[in-house]
This record gives sequence, C-alpha cells and structure tokens, in this order.
Amino acid sequence: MASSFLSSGIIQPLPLRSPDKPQTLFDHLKTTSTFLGSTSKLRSVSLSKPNLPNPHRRSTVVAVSDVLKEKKTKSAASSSQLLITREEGLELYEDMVLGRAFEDMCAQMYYRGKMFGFVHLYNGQEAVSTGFIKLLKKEDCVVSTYRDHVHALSKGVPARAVMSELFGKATGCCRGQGGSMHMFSKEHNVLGGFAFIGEGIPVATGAAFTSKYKREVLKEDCDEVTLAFFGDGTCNNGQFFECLNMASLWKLPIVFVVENNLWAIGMSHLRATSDPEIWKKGPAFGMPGFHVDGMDVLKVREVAKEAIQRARRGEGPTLVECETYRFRGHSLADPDELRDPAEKAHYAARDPLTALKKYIFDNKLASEAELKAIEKKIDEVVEESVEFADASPPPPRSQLLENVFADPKGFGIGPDGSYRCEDPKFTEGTAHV
Ligand SMILES: Cc1ncc(C[n+]2csc(CCOP(=O)(O)OP(=O)(O)O)c2C)c(N)n1
Ligand SMILES: [Mg+2]
Repeated sequence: MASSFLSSGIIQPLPLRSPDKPQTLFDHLKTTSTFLGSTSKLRSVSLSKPNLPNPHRRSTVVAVSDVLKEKKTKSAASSSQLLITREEGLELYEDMVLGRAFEDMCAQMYYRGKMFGFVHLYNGQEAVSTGFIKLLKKEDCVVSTYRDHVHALSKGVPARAVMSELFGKATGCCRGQGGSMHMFSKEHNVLGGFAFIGEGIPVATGAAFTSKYKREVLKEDCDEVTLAFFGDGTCNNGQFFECLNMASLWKLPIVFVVENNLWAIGMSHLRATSDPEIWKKGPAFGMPGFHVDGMDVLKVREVAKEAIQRARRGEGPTLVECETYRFRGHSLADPDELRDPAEKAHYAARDPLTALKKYIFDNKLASEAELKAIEKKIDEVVEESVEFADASPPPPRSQLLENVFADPKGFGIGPDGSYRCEDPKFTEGTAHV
C-alpha cells in the first residue's frame, strides 16, 4: 500500500518532531510566558518554531514596544514632546470617565429592574474604546459586540439615547427595539452591536468594502475606515479567519481590534486557544499584527494611529490585539466566581483611568480640580440620561413589527413584489400573509 501511495505522488506530511530529538507531548506544557498577565500558565506553544523569519512573508510584524521605542528615539531630541496634548488628555479622560460612570449606572438600573435581557458591561476595557474611537471621523464606522454601550458612547451617540435604548424606550437609539446588545446609530455610523459572537466581523468587512468601492469604482472622495471590535473567544470562530482573508486580499480599510480580556464567559483564553498570541494571526494573512497593553490608553492610541492611518492611506487592514480585562462578570447575571482573585487584583491595580490620570498629573497637563470638574460633569450627564430614559414613553404597539420585514407595516412583500399590507384583501382580513 505504502509504495503505491509513493508512486502515485502523494506527499507525506512532514513529521512534527525531529526523530533525533525526542520530545514528549508534555514538554510544551512546562513552558510559561510573560505574555499575558493571567495567573494561569500558558498551556501550549506551537511545536513548530513559529518565530523563524519567513522570507516569503509580505507583511511586517510589529510589536507595540518597537513602535513606542521608535517614537521615543525620534522625540529624544526634545524631551518635552509628549504623547498627547493637554486637550487630547482631557478628551480621553472625559471619554473614559463617561464609559465607566455610564456602566456603573447601568448596573444599578439593571438590579432595580429597569432593563431586560442580558446586559454586558465594559468596565476595565475603556482604554480600548477611547484609544481607538477618539481618533475617528464621524463618517468612519464602528462595529461592536454585545458589550457595546461604551463603543457607542465613544463614537458620539448621546448617553440619553443609549440609556433609553437600555430601558427599552421609544427615545432610544433603536427606538427601544434593540436593547443592550444591539446599539445602532446611522447618524454616528455605529453599525450595530451583535449578540452572536463574530457576527459583526463580516458586517464590518462589508462596510470597509463599501468605502473602497466608493473610492476606487465610484471615484468618490472617501477615505473612511471601519473598526471591528470583538473578543478573544471570538477569534476561534470561522468568520474571523474568513474576514481576515478577504480584507487582506482586497486591501480593505479596516482595523480588526481584538479586546483580549482573557476570558470567554468562564473559559480561559489560555485553555481554549492553540496559540494564544492572537496578533500573530495577522501576518499569517498578510497583514501586520500588533499586541498592545490594552490597559494603557496612550499605548493603545499610538498603535491605533498607525493602524487607522494605514487603512486611510489605502494600504489595507491591520490586526490589533489589546490585552485588557473586564472588572465585572461576563454579564450582570454572572456572579463572577470562576476567575482567580489574584488575577482580578493584578488587573484592578492597572485600572486604565488611574493610569491616564497619573500621566496627566506627572506631565502637568491638568490639575486635580480640572479632572474633578470633568467627573462632576459626567455624573450629571449620566444622571440626566436616566431621568430622560425613565420619563420617555415605551414604543407604541404599532411599532412591534416595524423594521422586521422590508415593509413599513411589517407584513412583508407578496409574490407580485408589492407590499402585502397594500392588498385590498388585507384590510378586509381575507389576505394570506
Ligand atoms: C455564535 C455564538 N456562539 C456562542 C455564543 C455564546 N457566547 C456568548 S458570549 C461568549 C464568549 C465570547 O467571549 P469573547 O469573544 O472573549 O468576548 P467577551 O465576552 O470576553 O467580551 C459566547 C461563547 C454566542 N453568543 N454566539
Ligand atoms: Mg473575552
């Protein structure tokens, strides 16, 4: 049998391990890495050396440390050169405080029975939303997940419209029909939160394709960029790989932003993923991959700038893995008993808001009183959002079937192509719908 395989030209797979260097299956389990701050040990590393330079690789692999090192060297001549101006620092701080205060208020309102269904909070991950989205123009698009309130806020959707949506009220950004997991705003180009993990990635890829089509085929003046946010658990889904492939093939103006908070509900990223360094999957598809400290808004912002500018210049997609952490359970229904308290404490000590505050003070960008004034202003915004949502009316009954089908009354389109609700039999009650 074996000889007939050989003679028919079937190439046998290469052995995974060199026979003269015996290796047990457990050897790699002993390997640890400082890559992730999790208190768990890295369970697995690739047996084939993945870090060998590949002469055929078209892409560059850049670690964030290199980007920042280069920036530091460049700015060494003038030591006064900071990563942000005073105005930028205040804008970033305000956005992060808004994200945090809004989510804390959501928790209160949820437990008071004001919200329905699952609610997933973003506490701890603010540096990612702020670091990326505050660099965007209004025309740029954002696609989120079910952990979407703060992405919408960073993109400019008013707090009252997001809170009202959470309360299921008619004044919400989706008129109360979406709820927590489905923030959408045409005006602000927030193309949705998605409950099914990975669902948003093809939508984002489609949005990026639209931008490219407008620019290159319709010759419109368009340099829009799309950001696709999703979690570590989502990176083991097929849609992620399919979209990386298409985006790279067509050089789409998109940035894939992985918010690696180390957990997918109760499943540790290190237990579920063959190679936990997600950023390495970028170069495999011919795009740069970055790994950045997602608890530091300034580091995130530096990497985000590079990736967004690359997309705007028409040079194609980038994969950015932000290592971050959620400070609360998976959703407000999760008692959060699975994660190691030491791990939680490790990240709590790296709170992104505290880190930015320190940078602002160390560099004398603003006084304590100025930051306090921002916090007070945001408290008022969030309070007002609750009052507004509470006082708003629920959606009318007539809205129930709107936007479900492609006709204003929700009864669909008949075989002749006309709206079923316009069929005279419809009002007589004899139409089949
Ligand atoms: C297609 C699909 N499969 C399974 C689920 C159930 N599910 C909900 S959240 C989640 C974990 C996602 O983890 P991650 O992508 O890391 O996002 P995080 O919640 O950490 O932000 C899973 C598997 C789902 N929503 N959609
Ligand atoms: Mg996760």
